[in-house]
Parts: sequence; structure tokens; C-alpha cells
Amino acid sequence: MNLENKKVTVIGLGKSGLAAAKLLKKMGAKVRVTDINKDFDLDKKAQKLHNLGINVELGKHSFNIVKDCDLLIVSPGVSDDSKPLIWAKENNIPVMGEIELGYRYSQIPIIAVTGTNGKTTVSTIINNILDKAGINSVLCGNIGIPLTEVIEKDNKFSFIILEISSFQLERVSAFKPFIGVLLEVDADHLDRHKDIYSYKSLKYRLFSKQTKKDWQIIVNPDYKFVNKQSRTVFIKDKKVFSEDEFFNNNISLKYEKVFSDASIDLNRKVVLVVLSLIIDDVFKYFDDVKDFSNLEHRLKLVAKINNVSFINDSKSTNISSGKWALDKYDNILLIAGGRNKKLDFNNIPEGLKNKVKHLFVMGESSDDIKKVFLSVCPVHHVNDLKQAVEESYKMANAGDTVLFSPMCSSFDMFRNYEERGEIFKQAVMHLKLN
Ligand code: UMA
Repeated sequence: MNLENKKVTVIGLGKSGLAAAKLLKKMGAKVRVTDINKDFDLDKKAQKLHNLGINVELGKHSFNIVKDCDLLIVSPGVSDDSKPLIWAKENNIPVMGEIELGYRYSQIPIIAVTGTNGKTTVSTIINNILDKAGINSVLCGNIGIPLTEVIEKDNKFSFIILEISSFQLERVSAFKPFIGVLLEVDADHLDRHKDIYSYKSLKYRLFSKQTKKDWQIIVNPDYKFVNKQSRTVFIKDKKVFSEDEFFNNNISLKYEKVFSDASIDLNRKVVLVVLSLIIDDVFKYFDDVKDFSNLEHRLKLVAKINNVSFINDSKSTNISSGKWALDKYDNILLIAGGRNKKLDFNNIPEGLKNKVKHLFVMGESSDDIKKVFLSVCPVHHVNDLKQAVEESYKMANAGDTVLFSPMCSSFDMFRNYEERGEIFKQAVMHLKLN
């Protein structure tokens, strides 16, 4: 793609917009950036871009910055009803997501991982093991490092491991991973996507441009969305199967025992499948794959205070991750709430709800969650995480678990789930020291 001297406008100056603008500048485009907000952080980023000769508009999106451009690059968090996207449509201006831009300027094979939950874990383990095996890879995407940032730095990697979200898949066109992985799909982001069908079809867009040289690895596939052209491995009912000769002759037989071991969870089987397509002796790394549990804000014990465990699961931003957490513990004092993504809390099974002794709700979704728990336990409204931690501790007995698994996005009260998790941890440590 040649964007030299082309007028390109970037929508949003978050991580993606900043990185995309720098890459575009490097590629010789005439770049402008516009962000609807204005604050100290954005001012700092805008200054950085000004120093590179890039014009930045903060606090509004004006029509002028869109109307005469050749291409619009859009940050993942910007939805189709944002004004610049409406103007682009009305004026036939091409639109591209940040991932698509990075892809067009890269020659490096991509291993892309999507799904409702587990994509950070799976992509992190793949990257860690490739690193151990001496293969030069980089981890980026939804995990927090934009693809365009990696491409702009021009490093020589053998593989890019890309965690990719439905928001990012919304605006890809030519994008095609060498290995695409789709983990289980459950309801999420229904405030952005029309319904679960649209959400799911976006997830399968990961494979749509693949050819017979590429691999699609799918957990519990929905056959109507599967790409018939690319090489396929399905993981279903804890079994791994493929019609591909290469996979069956070289891999399936060799790893049959592991693949049929019911004690290894589906996501770890996915990791083993991906790795076995790249490295010879995956068994050498088997324990690393099996025992990996090192992600911040995901089911992490923060402290035990008088035998009450405090678990930080701030990364739980939907109901299926909440169910996973509730399943893991007993005698739970649950702290939940935040911004609901039009998800239905009635989908939490009775058996899991019954494990909750007290519920503490906060944020915009407080009443939605309260409604479905009222019949099983006392529900308490709290204003913030400090109050939630203090109140739950007062009501806990030795052996209980205070579980912070919000099941909602954080954006009503925090900048992101990381900040939310840090504030929970601080509140627990404060309690411990006093
Ligand atoms: N903005 C506008 N106009 C609009 C809407 C937003 O200008 O109409 C501006 C905002 O004021 C803000 C900027 O756009 O300054 C934010 O853009 P962004 O939301 O795309 O944020 P980034 O910092 O670029 O982060 C994005 C992903 N964010 C989202 O998808 C919401 C990050 O995923 C990702 O890590 C990052 O790119 C790097 O690839 C976060 C996320 O919440 C972690 N993802 C969702 C999830 O995991 O559930 C999908």
C-alpha cells in the first residue's frame, strides 16, 4: 500500500491512534488526528505528534478534518455511529481499522487469537514458549500494544502473536493470519454489536481471507461460519481433530495422548496445537503450557487476611468469565458491577449463584445484578471498591473468599480493567496493614 502524500485522518488518540499516526507519518502520508476528548494525557500525546509535524484536533470531531481526506484510520473503541464514520460513509471515504493498517505494512506471519475469554492467556503462553524455543516473536494487539506500534519500530520478528478483539475485526478487509485461533464464543459487547449473531460472525471474520496455506483452529466450531478454503483443526468435546493430512500424519499421532487427556483444558490444547505447527518437540514445554497461570488481574490471590482470601479478577468483563470464577471458589462474598454491555445476568446458573453468601454491587449495572441475586443472598450497594473491600471483610468468616469479579466493563468508574484491579489491590493491602 502506498500512502505517500495521501491525506489520512486518524480517529481517536488512544494507544492505537498514536501508534497509527506515527506509522502513517513514517510511510510519507499527510497525517491528521482527531479525538472527541481533551485532557492532560491527550494534550501530552498531541504535543508529541505536533513535534513530528502531525496536526491534532482535541475536544471535537470537525467535518473539515474528515471531508477532504483520502483514507480514515479508526481506533477500535470508536463505533460506527461516531460522526466521522457517518461522514465517511456519506462522502465515500475509505475506512480502515488500525489492525488492517499494520497488516498492510507487514510481511511477518501472524498468529492471531480471538474468542470471548482466554485470548490473553492463550496468546501469552504461545509467545512465551516460542521465546523459550529461541523463536523471535512479539505479542501485541488487544493485549495493550497496538500492531502498528510493532510495525513502526521495524523489528525483525519471525512471528507476530496478535490478540484480536471483535472491535478490531470489525474493520479488517485484506487481513489474514497464517494461523487463526478462535476460542469459545459467548455473549459479550452486545452494546456495540447488534446481537450475538453479529458478534459471532465478526469473530469468524478472522478466517475469511485465509487460503489453503493458512490454518484455522477453532474451539467448538459453528460450521456455517467456517472457511472451507483453509486448513482446519477443530477442538470439540475435549477432542482434537483435523481432516488435514499434514496434521494427522505429523502431529495428531505424535500428540494423541496429550490431545485426548481430559484433564488438560481446551485452551491449553489449542496452545499445543498451535505450537506443534511451528516447533518440533512441544513435549519439552508441556509443563510450561499446563501450569501457566501468571496473568495479572485474572483470578489472582491478592492477600489472605485472617484466613479470608481476596481474589482480584478485574479482567472479568462479561458473564462467562464471571461464571468461570464462581465455579472455582466456594463460600463467596462477591463484588461485581460496572458498565453492562447489554448482557443478561439471568444467564448465571442457580448452582453458581448459590455459592454466593453476600453480594456487593457497584456502578451502572448495580440494579441489573441485584435483581438476579436477591432471591439467593443479601445484596449490598457500595460506592466504591474501598467500601466493598471493607464491608465484605466485616461479613466474612475464616475460610471465605472475597471475589472481585465484576462481569462488566470498567469504563463507568475507571480508565480500564487494569486501573480497576490496581485499586482493588490497594484497598485490600490497606485493609491488611490497618
Ligand atoms: N474516541 C474518539 N471518538 C469516538 C470514540 C472515541 O475520538 O467516537 C477517542 C477517545 O476519546 C479516546 C480514544 O478514542 O481518546 C480511545 O480509542 P480506543 O478506545 O480504541 O483505545 P486505545 O487506547 O486505542 O485501545 C485500543 C483497545 N481499546 C478498545 O478496544 C476499547 C485496547 O483494548 C487495546 O489494548 C489497544 O487498542 C491496543 O490494541 C482494550 C479493550 O478494552 C484493552 N478491549 C476490549 C476488550 O478486551 O473487551 C475489546
